[in-house]
Amino acid sequence: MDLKETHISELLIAGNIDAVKTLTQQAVDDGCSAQDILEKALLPGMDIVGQRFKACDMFIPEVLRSAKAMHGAMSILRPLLIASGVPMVGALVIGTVQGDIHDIGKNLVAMLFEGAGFKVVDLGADVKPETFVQAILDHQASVVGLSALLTTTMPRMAEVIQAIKAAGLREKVRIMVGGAPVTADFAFQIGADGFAPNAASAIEKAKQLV
Ligand code: B1M
Repeated sequence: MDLKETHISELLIAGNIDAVKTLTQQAVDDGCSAQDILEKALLPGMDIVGQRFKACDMFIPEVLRSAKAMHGAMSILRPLLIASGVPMVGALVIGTVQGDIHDIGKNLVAMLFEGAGFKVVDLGADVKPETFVQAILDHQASVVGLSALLTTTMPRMAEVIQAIKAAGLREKVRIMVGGAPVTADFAFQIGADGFAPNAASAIEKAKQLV
């Protein structure tokens, strides 16, 4: 089945929540792999949403509808992506840092970590440093993943790392950072152990670290 013919990308950009979910289910039923639907239809659609938002061709309510459509499709793909995974390799605590409510990329990273065999503790978005620390203790996490989509919330990543150090946990966890404005240089400056530009490379990097 040619995923282009399903028009999932176009409907995602148009924010058609019901149609994106229905067509994602149909594509699965027709034998498309969850990874193909994600990489060939959904992610390219979200890229275009980002470009149009930047160019002021789309506004926040429209972008939110596309984000909701993406979440709906993900609710179908998530169990399939996870099911294609391997046995557990460690516990990962992940969240978007305080002040930042962007969670689509973080959810994707979390989902692929689950698929890669990690036990994932997803703290959601707008997460305080102390919440990360408590979750590391509660779940004996070996990896912490921090996501930020705003240049203004990138410094919150350094605050989480400081809080982890202050709690005496720095040697126990590997810390990974990511999100559109985050760079390898920034990760190094704030004392993170790793950076990944996208979800797939985040998994590879984390596996090297643990
Ligand atoms: Co926001 N927003 N937004 N937004 N938004 C951006 C980020 C922006 C770049 C748009 C733009 O101007 N071009 C811009 C930031 C500019 C900047 O800081 N330099 C921006 C802005 C300004 C804002 C507001 C301030 C707008 C306003 O209110 N005036 C506001 C902020 C609210 C807040 O957080 N306090 C805001 C709000 C929103 C919505 C609520 C409307 C919505 C979020 C919905 C949601 O997430 N539930 C939204 C969206 C959707 C976007 C864009 C269009 C798309 C983001 C997205 O989901 N991309 C975005 C433009 C863009 O990025 N092109 C934009 C798809 C996602 C799969 O990619 O998240 O990058 P991404 O994740 C990737 C990688 O980055 C990486 O892997 C993922 C998958 O490959 N990755 C990691 C992410 N986390 C990782 C962690 C890792 C490793 C890799 O290790 C742990």
